[in-house]
This record gives sequence, structure tokens and C-alpha cells, in this order.
Amino acid sequence: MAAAHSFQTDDQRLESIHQKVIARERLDFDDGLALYRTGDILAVGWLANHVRERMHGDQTYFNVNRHINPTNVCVAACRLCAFGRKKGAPGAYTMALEEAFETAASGYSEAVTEFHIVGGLHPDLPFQYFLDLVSGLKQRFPQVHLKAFTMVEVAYLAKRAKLSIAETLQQLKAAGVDSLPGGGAEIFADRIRHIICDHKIDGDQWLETARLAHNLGLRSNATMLYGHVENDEDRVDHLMRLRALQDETGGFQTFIPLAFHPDNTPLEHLPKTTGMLDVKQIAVSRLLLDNFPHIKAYWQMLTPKIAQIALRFGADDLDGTVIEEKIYHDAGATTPQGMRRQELVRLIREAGREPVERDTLYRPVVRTETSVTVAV
Ligand code: V47
Repeated sequence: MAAAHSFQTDDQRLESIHQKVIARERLDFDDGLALYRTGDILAVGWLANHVRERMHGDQTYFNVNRHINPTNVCVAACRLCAFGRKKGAPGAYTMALEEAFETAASGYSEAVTEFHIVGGLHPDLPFQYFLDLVSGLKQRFPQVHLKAFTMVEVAYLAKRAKLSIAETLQQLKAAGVDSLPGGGAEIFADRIRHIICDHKIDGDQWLETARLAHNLGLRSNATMLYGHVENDEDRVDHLMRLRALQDETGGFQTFIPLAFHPDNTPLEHLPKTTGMLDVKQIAVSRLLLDNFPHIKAYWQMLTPKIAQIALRFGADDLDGTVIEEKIYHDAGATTPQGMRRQELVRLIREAGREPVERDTLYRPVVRTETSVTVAV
């Protein structure tokens, strides 16, 4: 529960942020910059941990999930990405529907509660393929939550199907999509987007697509890709724009800061993020996004060791078993491509936290030898 030891810093800017945090006052743009720029990582961590424990106590969430990436064929050529391939290029693949269903079933031994489904922007696959994929999965695995398609994919499907984004979302929802993952947000600032992902929808379109999804009752996550060519102002701007939309819709569940992995991308010359930046990013996210219920330390990209430490720097969620992660592994991630439930529980317990298996909507999951149920 709330840390008993007292707050200490020699940094005057952090002292005034401390006053605001204790008084539950909202932090502003300059506070965000001060948090990024201070060297006092322990004081930043104290503040983020204070908020995290005020919101969740020791509870730390994880889920049992499987990733399905139906295709890596992508019309975009984002410099940040090592996953996408041009149609017909070596390594390009597109799953037939039956293949996608088999992939889903092959991770089912631990009774997954979520399929996380994202892929490339395929130039030829019809909208119907995606509707059939979703409805086929729902039919075969009715109890599994389908967290599917980023705002970028939704906008692209709408364009190809010549439908409005709202209509596209409505059809996906009717087919069985339960919520949307947070990818594709990257950094909203145009200047940076032009460098790292010139071919994607812009920041305003990403936010507008999220707004439409939330208005239809679909929950979503949000991400930010950091550690490439962005600066502190770009990061704070990104977080502030997410916070403003959340004030309006309340539809975001979780924020996931994603560390850039440069290997095998056109930005390979950039250095990898450091542990210091990774934990600071988690902490600043917790402090600025006061209206986001959850901050996720995605162990696949942070490494299990940093993700575990992040549980004391503001994060309350580790994501899940993530069977068969591809996007980070194509970009040089050296973490395992999945983790068993028991290992996640051990990481959380050793951080002095209380593991809570959740479903995608953060309802506790109860497991017995023979059944898996969601406690409502
Ligand atoms: O949007 C792509 C990022 C994202 C690289 O919602 C890269 O629960 C680093 O959004 N280095 C997709 N990052 C992953 C994602 C996600 C992951 C886990 C959970 C959830 C959730 C969402 O991965 C992309 C992009 O920002 N990405 N390439 C790279 N080389």
C-alpha cells in the first residue's frame, strides 16, 4: 500500500510536482518536461508509485493471451518497423482463414482468455476476410475476448471497403471484435511521424478513430513508441493528447509505452533505449495520464527484468503470456516469445505485488483444475 517512507528530493521542480500529486492536482505540460529532465529517478519513481498504489494497492494484473498476426504484408513502409513485407517479398506471409484458426487453437493449452490480433495493411485482402476471421474465431472460441485491429488497420480497412470508419467499426463489432489494441499511435507529432511512419494515418486521425470506437462502446488501449528521434516535448504532447481524449470518452483502458527496437529496421543506426529511460517512461506515463486506469509494462519489449522493476515505478500490468510474439522479435528482441502463467506470477510476487489474473476488461479470472471463469 502507499509507501510509508517519505518523499525526498533536491530538485525544486519535483518538490512542487510532489505537492500537486499529494493534492491530486493535474500535472501540466511543464511538469511533464521536468519529470523527463530530472536525474532524480528515485523521486520520480516515488511519485508514480504513490499514484499507482493509491489506485491499485499491490494488485498487479496479467492475462493469458495469444497473439495472432494474420499477415505481415503491408503497403506501408514505416521506418520503425521490421515486421512488414511487400507482397511477394521473401518472408511475406498471409494466413488462409483455416490457418489462422489453427494458429489460434495451437496456443489454447493454457486456456487463453484473449486473442490479440494485429497485422499489416494488405493491399488485396477484402474486408470480408477480416469479418470472417473474427466471426470464425468467435464461433470456435466463444469465451475468448477478441482484441483486434489497431486504429491504423481500421482506417485502412474502411478506405479499402469504401465505408466510413464508424460503419467499419460497427461491422467489426457485429462480427465479434470486443475491443481494440493500442498500436499505431507511435508519436502524434507530424514532424516525427514523417520520419518514422510516413505512410500511416496522422495523429488526429488515430485519435478520431479511437473516439469513434469508444462512442460505439468499444474499449481500446493506447501506446506510444519512444526512444527513436522524438524529444521530450513530443512525448509530453503525445500523452497530453491522449489524456484530453480520455477526458472526453473514458474509453481507454490501458496505456503501453513501447521502447523502440532498431534492429532490422531502416533506423538500425539508432541506439536502443536504456533501462533508465524505460522505467522513467513508465513513471511519467502514470503521473501524466491521471485518467487512465492502467499502465502496462509490456515485458516482451522491456524484458522481464525491467518490467518487474517497472511494477514499483508506476506500472500495474504486465500484459500476458503472449504466445508467439512476432513484431518485436523481427526487430531483434531477445526475450522469449511467450511466458507461462506461473512465471508471470513469480515475477509479480518477487516484486512484492499481488498477482491478479484478469480478462481483457480487467475482471478477475478464476481458474480451477477443470474450468476458467470470469468473476463479475
Ligand atoms: O504500433 C513496431 C510497435 C506496435 C517496432 O494494446 C515497434 O494491449 C518497437 O501496439 N520497435 C504494435 N516497437 C504492438 C502494440 C501492442 C503490444 C502489446 C500490447 C498491446 C495492447 C499493443 O509495436 C506498433 C509499433 O508502435 N513497433 N515495430 C519496433 N521495431
